[in-house]
Amino acid sequence: MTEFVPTICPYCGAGCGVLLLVKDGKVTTTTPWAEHPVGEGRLCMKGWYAHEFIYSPDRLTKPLLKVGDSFQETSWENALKVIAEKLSEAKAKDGPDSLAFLSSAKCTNEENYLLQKFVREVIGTNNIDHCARLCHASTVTGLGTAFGSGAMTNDIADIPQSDCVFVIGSDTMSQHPLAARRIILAKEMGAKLIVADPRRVQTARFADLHLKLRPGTNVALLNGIMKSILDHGWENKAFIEERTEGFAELKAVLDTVSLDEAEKITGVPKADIEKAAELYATSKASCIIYAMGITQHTTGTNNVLSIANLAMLTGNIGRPGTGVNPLRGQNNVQGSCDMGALPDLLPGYQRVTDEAKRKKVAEAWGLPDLPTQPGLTLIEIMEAIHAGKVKTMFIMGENPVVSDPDITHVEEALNKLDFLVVQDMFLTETARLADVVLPAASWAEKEGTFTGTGRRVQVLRQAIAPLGESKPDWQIIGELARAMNAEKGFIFASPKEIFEELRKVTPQYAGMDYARLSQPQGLQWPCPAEDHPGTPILHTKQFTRGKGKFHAIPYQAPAESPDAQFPLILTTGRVMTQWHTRSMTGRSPSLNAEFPEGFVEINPQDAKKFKINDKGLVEVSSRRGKIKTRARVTDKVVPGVVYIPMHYVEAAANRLTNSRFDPQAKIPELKVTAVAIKPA
Ligand SMILES: Nc1nc2c(c(=O)[nH]1)N[C@H]1C(S)=C(S)[C@@H](COP(=O)(O)OP(=O)(O)OC[C@H]3O[C@@H](n4cnc5c(=O)[nH]c(N)nc54)[C@H](O)[C@@H]3O)O[C@H]1N2
Ligand SMILES: Nc1nc2c(c(=O)[nH]1)N[C@H]1C(S)=C(S)[C@@H](COP(=O)(O)OP(=O)(O)OC[C@H]3O[C@@H](n4cnc5c(=O)[nH]c(N)nc54)[C@H](O)[C@@H]3O)O[C@H]1N2
Ligand code: SF4
Ligand SMILES: [Mo]
Repeated sequence: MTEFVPTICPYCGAGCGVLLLVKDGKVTTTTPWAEHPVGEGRLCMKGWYAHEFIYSPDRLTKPLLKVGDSFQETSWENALKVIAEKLSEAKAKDGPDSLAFLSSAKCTNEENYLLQKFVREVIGTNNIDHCARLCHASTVTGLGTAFGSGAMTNDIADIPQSDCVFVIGSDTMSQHPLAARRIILAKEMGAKLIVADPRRVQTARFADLHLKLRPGTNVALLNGIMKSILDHGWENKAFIEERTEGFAELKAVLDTVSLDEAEKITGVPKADIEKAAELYATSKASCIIYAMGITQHTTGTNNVLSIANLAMLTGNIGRPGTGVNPLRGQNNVQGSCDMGALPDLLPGYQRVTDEAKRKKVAEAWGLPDLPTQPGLTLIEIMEAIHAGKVKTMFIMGENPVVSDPDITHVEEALNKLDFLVVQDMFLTETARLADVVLPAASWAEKEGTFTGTGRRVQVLRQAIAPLGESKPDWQIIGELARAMNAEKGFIFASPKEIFEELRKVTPQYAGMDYARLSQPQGLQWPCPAEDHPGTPILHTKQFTRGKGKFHAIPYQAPAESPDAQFPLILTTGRVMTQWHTRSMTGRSPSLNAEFPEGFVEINPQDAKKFKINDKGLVEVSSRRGKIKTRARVTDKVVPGVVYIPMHYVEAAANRLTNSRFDPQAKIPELKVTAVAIKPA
């Protein structure tokens, strides 16, 4: 029998629709879903080959138990019994806060909802976090404070309506190719394109203006642009007056800014800063698109606040073709945040410290109350393990041994734990350190919903049965809760039943149900009632918080600056055909072929200075460690900056990176590390 199953690409937050061709119970091909509003009948390479890793011989098909130094297969019953006993013991002995959990932006809303419920209700702690901490935590705090909502204000489909697209710190063509397509469409329709990135990313080739700023100098650039806007009187006075507050504070900081100083800090010529100001401020509808080049800094929240300042200063928000658009990375990182897989927020961004809201969620779960103190964030969890405060950990669908900053420190932490459980499709570098490994079913083997960037909630449909004895994560969490005697709130026959519960405690999802979500375009939150059409554009008449709030943000240097010992700035990122720690793309032959191994990009001037040859083996070192990798001598990077993609464990960028974090969002500075380089 042959059938096409419409579902969602498992890779990035663009959330393109795919059709899985299933023949005799096996997925044989992935094709684009023509009616889908994001992909519009197109996919990037990752989408086309999204089914390949499903049948990797490395798939985990049975639970594993560590005996001595090796793993032995065990039954589900035994694995869950061991875990339930260990978690209960740890809770009784050292208290609920001695346990910590990582949820997964690769898993569905239903799975994230259920895990955070398990952690808060059954364990009794708020120690739950996930990779959003490494990603858009600063967006959630920054846009939350400025606008009242930490999500993309417009939508990928909206980009072509723009007259000026300002891309800052996003390698869109590689990382969100189907969003890049809309940027190119906008450009073809006459829009101006500005790209601010230290590297000549592919979108920069199409740009009217490429601002090659030094990593970590975003605020200096944005303040320079805003200063120039005020100098020319290009600000939108009516918008500032009617819709915002705090302009005087911003202006006071901008009064101290000079474009010469901005040029000195950023390395971007003053004339280009002024040109960017003119293009952005004088176009009818300008949008900002940003990603990790903005967020992954010790000043991440301030960077995001500066972006919000720029949009409000010119009134570029709340209309088609405008907006502040953080491109969310993982397929369901928007949803994992919406579902409260965060230490300080319950589903729907309701603070755990807000007694009325917390009690309402508790009541819906049939409980008197929930833990009241915010839990630990991802980096803080690692610190707490070193300090002997966290002793037990449960990781669902993340691979921190490759993806966290300063992985030497992370490995040491995970090795120090009394007990570690990892739930994944593969025996990842992190899973190898676990005491119990649970085999998770893949995206093609389960049902649920994903929320893409643009706040679009869509249905993931099951195409095939779970491989071997693997199980969907929602089933595993339910079974574990029941093994810990938490019968009541954890018996669900399907993800649809979980969704019916979660929409009761997540105000933005209240009006959604599977029937409504099953249309190709899904629904964009907020969708507060069953007759509400969803919300493509936020903040149209007023901001979620009422008035938009300007913030006074002076420039602050990154945590590490180059010096005599470590004279270069390392910035890190990705390539088009690999996904993070390669657990999936590394097992997809078509995707792994293009960039099978790591490299470091270095400018020809620096290569000469440090005696580095193209394709030669080099050693890159930082204050935390060193790696060996191959050089790519290229003027794609500016002098003084080297670039390493984060994917390769054998030449791991995160051996070098710094875990120092932004004080508000607690996101680490993955984009700026002082390093040295020499031939190996
Ligand atoms: N192929 C592929 N696609 C992915 C992913 C993947 O692993 N592989 N991951 C997904 C995820 S989770 C995410 S979060 C997104 C990330 O998507 P992006 O943020 O677009 O990707 P990055 O490569 O991390 O970084 C973006 C750019 O920031 C630039 N940059 C570095 N420092 C600075 C700075 O200080 N200022 C500015 N303005 N720019 C700077 C880098 O040169 C880089 O080009 O991609 C998603 N899509
Ligand atoms: N140096 C540097 N480091 C970075 C970044 C950077 O730019 N530079 N970017 C950071 C960012 S933005 C992010 S988002 C993180 C990503 O960091 P991680 O989330 O740790 O990276 P992934 O490789 O995507 O890990 C996801 C894991 O989930 C598993 N998985 C997939 N589907 C399922 C499922 O359905 N169920 C279960 N149980 N498991 C599943 C995969 O096999 C994989 O092991 O990396 C961060 N690290
Ligand atoms: S753009 Fe993202 S969602 Fe679309 S096909 Fe590529 S990886 Fe999948
Ligand atoms: Mo991310």
